[in-house]
This record gives sequence, structure tokens and C-alpha cells, in this order.
Amino acid sequence: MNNHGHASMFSATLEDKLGSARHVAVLTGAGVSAESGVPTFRTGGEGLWARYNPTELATFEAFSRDPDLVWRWYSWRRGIIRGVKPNPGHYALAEAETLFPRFSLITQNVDNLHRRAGSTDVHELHGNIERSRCLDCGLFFVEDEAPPSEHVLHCTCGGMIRPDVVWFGEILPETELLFAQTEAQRCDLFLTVGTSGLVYPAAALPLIAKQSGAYVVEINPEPSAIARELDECISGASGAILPLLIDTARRLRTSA
Ligand code: BV8
Ligand code: ZN
Repeated sequence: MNNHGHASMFSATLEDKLGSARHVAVLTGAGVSAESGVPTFRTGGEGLWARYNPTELATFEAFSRDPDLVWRWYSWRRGIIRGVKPNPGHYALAEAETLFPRFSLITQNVDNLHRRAGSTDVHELHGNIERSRCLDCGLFFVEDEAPPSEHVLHCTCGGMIRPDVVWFGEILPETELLFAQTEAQRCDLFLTVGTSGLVYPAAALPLIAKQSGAYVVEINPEPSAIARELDECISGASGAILPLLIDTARRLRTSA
């Protein structure tokens, strides 16, 4: 837990990093979108979500077995995402791009909310729900070209169209994973925000950062599965903590 060595909300070490880090990397999970109203994987939501386990539905097997059901689940999720807005946590991370000499944002989320909040360089380890692709010819479809529907859609080539997200058992986009692992090895401050730390290889990133000498801080109301390996755990909601953290960094870096 963080030590309140002085008046500030943050530990002396974290303050020092916020003021002097040259390379900051952030990994986000579903928790950063929770305050926007997007149900997370663990706490689930209502409807389709509550009745099915994402680790069963978010698989190629489920899609092969019942493409309409899986397509309906993603259509339902896309409908939720279209109806929500980024929250202060997303906006704080968008501002962070301008505050540190090098800043990298790596997300497990497929909801596109970081980009909608203004982040310009988002590394999506698990794809993007607003993008679909043809199983046969690989043609990509953006949101409106593959509208939400009750039945799976087919490409002009006849192939089935799938969400362009990484399912369980599927490999991650190589360039994005390599980028994320390299940033974790090189950064001097690593924040892991709103993730349960259960799904690999993303969950290994904070551990890689720690082993490579970075100061690693978790922001989550509950300790994640990897919390005890990290330097600090700030217990709180990302929409509340991230703006305070970025305010502190801005104050320390502009009061030169
Ligand atoms: C792979 C996209 C190679 C799709 C997702 C056995 C042991 C270990 C590993 C494995 C195993 N068997 C298989 C594996 C590998 C598997 C894995 O790790 N499984 C886990 C379940 C054990 N990984 C894979 O399959 C990956 N691929 O490894 O390929 C390979 C190939 C073949 C066989 C083996 C390996 C692919 C993983 C990607 C899956 N796709 N999403 C879609 O969205 O539909 S995963 C999805 O769930 C997310 O992207 C995220 O990565 C993951 C976990 O979700 P979180 O983001 O952490 O969110 P969660 O709901 O879990 O938690 C929310 C957190 O927020 C909580 O901690 C909560 O306290 C906090 N919170 C709540 N409110 C707030 C908050 N925090 C801050 N503020 C708040 N307000
Ligand atoms: Zn096609």
C-alpha cells in the first residue's frame, strides 16, 4: 500500500517518478472503462453477458459452433460502447502523452475509448471491437460496414465476417506484443490500471517492467492477481486516481 510520507496523495517515490521519469508506460484493462458504463469481464453485466462466460464466448471454437450467437454478443457489446463516453481516467491518459518525454499506452481493451478520449498512439493487444474482418480473404470492415445484426455477416467473397479481436487461445498481434514487451523493459515508471492481471501474455507486462528495474504501480479498487509482485498498489477508481496523478505530474514538471 502506498505510504503517505507527506501531504500529497502519492508516495514520495511515486511523486519523484511523476516529476522525473523520462519514460512512462501504462497498461490498461476493462476497469478503466467501468466508470464509463462498460461492463468488465469479472463483474459482468446483465443480459447475454451474465448468462455466458466470456472465456467461453470469446473463442474461435464458440464462433465456429454458433457464429450467430457470438456475433450477437459482440453486436450487443458494440451497442453498449456506442452509447457510452470516455471517463476522466481516459482523458488523463490522453493528456499524459504531452507530459512525459516518452509515454506509451498499451491496452487490453477493445472498446476504442482511449482513442475517443484523444490518445493518439494506442497499442491494442487484443484488437478492436469496432473493426471486423473476413475469415477467408482477410478484408477489414469498420463499424458501419459490418453493422450489428442478429446473424453473422458474409463478405463479398462469401467468407464469414468475425470481430477483429484476439480470442482466448489466439496469438496476439506480434508487433503490438513486441512493442509492449520492449516498452516494459525500457520504461522507468510502469502503471497497470484496471486489470485483474489474469490473462497472459498481457499480465506479464508489469512483471517484465519490475524485473527490468521500473517502478511499478497498480491502480485498482481490488488487488489484482499480480499485485503482490508490484512496488505499490493504489486502491481506488481509475477515473478518480488518474486525474490526480496527472495533475501531480503536470505541477511537478511545469513548475521548473
Ligand atoms: C495466447 C478480447 C498463445 C476479446 C480478451 C492456462 C494458464 C495460463 C494461461 C492460459 C491457460 N490457458 C490458456 C492460456 C492463455 C490465455 C489466458 O491467459 N487465459 C487465462 C483466462 C488463464 N491467454 C490467451 O489465450 C491469449 N492468447 O496466450 O496465445 C496461446 C495459444 C494457444 C494456447 C495457449 C496460448 C489471448 C488472450 C486475449 C483474450 N481476449 N479480450 C473480447 O474482448 O471479447 S481478454 C479480456 O479479458 C481482456 O482483453 C483482458 O485481457 C482480460 C481480462 O480482463 P481485464 O481487462 O483484466 O478486466 P477484468 O474484468 O478481468 O477485471 C477488471 C478489473 O478492473 C478488476 O481487477 C477490477 O477490480 C478493476 N476495476 C473495476 N472498476 C474499476 C477497476 N479498476 C480501476 N477503476 C475502476 N473504476
Ligand atoms: Zn472475404
